[in-house]
Amino acid sequence: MRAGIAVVCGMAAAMMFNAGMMDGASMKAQEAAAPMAAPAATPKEVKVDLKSSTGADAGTVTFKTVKKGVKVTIHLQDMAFGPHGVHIHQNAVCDAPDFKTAGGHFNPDGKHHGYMNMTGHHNGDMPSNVMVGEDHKGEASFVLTSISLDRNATDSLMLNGGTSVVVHEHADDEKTDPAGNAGNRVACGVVKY
Ligand SMILES: [Cu+2]
Ligand SMILES: [Zn+2]
Repeated sequence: MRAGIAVVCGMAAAMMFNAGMMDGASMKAQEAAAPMAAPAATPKEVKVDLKSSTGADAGTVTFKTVKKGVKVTIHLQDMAFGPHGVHIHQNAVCDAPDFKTAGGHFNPDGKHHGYMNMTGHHNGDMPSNVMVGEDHKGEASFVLTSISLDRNATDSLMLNGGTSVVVHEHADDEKTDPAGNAGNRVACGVVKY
């Protein structure tokens, strides 16, 4: 019964509003809305600095909106030779030295880990590892379709106030839940804009 009454009242209010009989109420609504800051625009590009467990520069990650999604460009430095798993994690926190507070993989779609997983992948997974050479540098770029820089998107990197990028010590096998057996977290950067 309560719901029924609420619907009737709502309809009556809507009809009155349409008829221009709600001047007082609509003015109040405008006053209430006025002090609110306009929502910040979606940035064209977001750059994240990565830091190692000891606070040293470990490279950068750049997110840029492109036609097919978001282009993620990863530059690693001072990193151990070999392949490294890199993911977007769900929390906008990078507490050294273990970066555990970054949480699990960014996963608003509620899937499982890895591009080679039939029930995958997490929104924050990368399609492959980043190879670091003998010069301890690595570079890779991917276009992800499961993330967005738009704050209002359901897969926004600003969901929950931001996210983070985590680099792991080993390769990600792209299929083992929850994180691809990639080992310890060796570098991290907060994604916030
Ligand atoms: Cu990770
Ligand atoms: Zn994952």
